[in-house]
Amino acid sequence: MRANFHIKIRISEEARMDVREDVNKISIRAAEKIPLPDNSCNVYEEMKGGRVECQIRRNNKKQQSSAHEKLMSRCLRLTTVCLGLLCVLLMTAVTLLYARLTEQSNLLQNTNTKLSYLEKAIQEGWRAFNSSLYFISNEKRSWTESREDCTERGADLVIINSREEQEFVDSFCSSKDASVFIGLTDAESEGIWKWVDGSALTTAYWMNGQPNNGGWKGRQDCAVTRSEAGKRWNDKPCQDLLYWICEKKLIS
Ligand SMILES: [Ca+2]
Ligand SMILES: [Ca+2]
Repeated sequence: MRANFHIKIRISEEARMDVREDVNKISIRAAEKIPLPDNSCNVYEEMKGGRVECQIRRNNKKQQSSAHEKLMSRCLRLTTVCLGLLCVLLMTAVTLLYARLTEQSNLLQNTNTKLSYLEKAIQEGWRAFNSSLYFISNEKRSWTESREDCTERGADLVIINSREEQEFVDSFCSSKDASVFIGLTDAESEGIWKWVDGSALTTAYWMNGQPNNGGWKGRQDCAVTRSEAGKRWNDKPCQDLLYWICEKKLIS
């Protein structure tokens, strides 16, 4: 019984040795397979390769980590700068777009105001030609009263600056078949004709033999026009009761 007991003990010790060897082998294999932390060696590698080699590896990994951090920092700064520039560009674009829209809106509003003004004027009997509106009366008054009526309408007696405007006035007053006052007078100084805005007469459309200041009949200081061809301007007494034509500029 004692011999058998020793045999069992010896067998158990051998088994334990084998087990220890197997455990060591497994541990070494496991240690070799464990991935290293970024900046350290494991115990086995430190024992196997030596402290110096491990320190070199640690330093290399630290340097790599430092370089990586610098690179990331540069990328972050570059990204921040790019985002800043993008914000500036967007703000500039938005500002320009807003200014353009405001300009277009003002232009549209101005156009609508002009159209409303023109529509109202036409309903009141005005007619548009080039940059002016014209109104012909349906009643007869003296030259001074005619001018007062034009002033109340925000206008003045017509000033004719070109042949085209004279032809328009001819067509406009053709329905009256009568003399019509225009904004031309020599009341201040006989023979010196001036428009109602104070400007001097440069191009005239007088009928033959006019102006004659009335000849022997008396003083004629206010100009009229007629629509018949070749009969246009004549000077008449300002107290005569006649039709008249007002003119006012279109709003700009
Ligand atoms: Ca005269
Ligand atoms: Ca005359």
